Amino acid sequence: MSVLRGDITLCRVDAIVNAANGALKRGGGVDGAIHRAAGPDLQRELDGIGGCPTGECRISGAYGLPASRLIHCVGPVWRGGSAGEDEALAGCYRSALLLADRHGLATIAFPAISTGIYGFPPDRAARIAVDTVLDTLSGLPGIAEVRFVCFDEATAGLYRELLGA
Ligand code: AR6
Repeated sequence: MSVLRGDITLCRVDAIVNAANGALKRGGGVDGAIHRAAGPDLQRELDGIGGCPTGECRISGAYGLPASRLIHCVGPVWRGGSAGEDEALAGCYRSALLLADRHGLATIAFPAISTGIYGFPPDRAARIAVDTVLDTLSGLPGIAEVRFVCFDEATAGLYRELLGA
């Protein structure tokens, strides 16, 4: 696992993970950046999929992005912490890794799902992300690299601390 500060749309990995919404409709934040870089064909493909429950993910082509595929995770909206937010966030990371593995995608980049517009506390989210990835990776020898790509230095610092990097 590694930590990188920057724009996930520039990552050359097999799978770039998106922080999407349940309708899989173009939004803001990292989702907006991914749609901008991918172009309108991405929304057309997502419209065909229809939607995705919170805590799960769906796969699509990467279009204009430098990846093979995109994995769209629907993180939880933060509602104070006792509405199943932790489990839903862990579900995003777990299901994305399982889906990547099933599609033979060995390198994967994650943004800090739910910590922007959805308001999940970044430190709690980072701990869940690292714990879940560690836990899930032990059963997936085909996944060679997981990169946490953070837009801001504060978030990158949280991951570095957790990873001792
Ligand atoms: N590269 C990496 N990280 C980014 C980028 C980028 N280009 N842009 C933003 N971030 P958010 P959410 C960081 O709001 O909280 C959309 O409207 C950002 O700083 O993108 O899961 C969707 O359609 C933050 O740390 O996602 C949904 O409706 C992290 O990505 C909703 O927002 C996640 O912030 C999802 O909200």
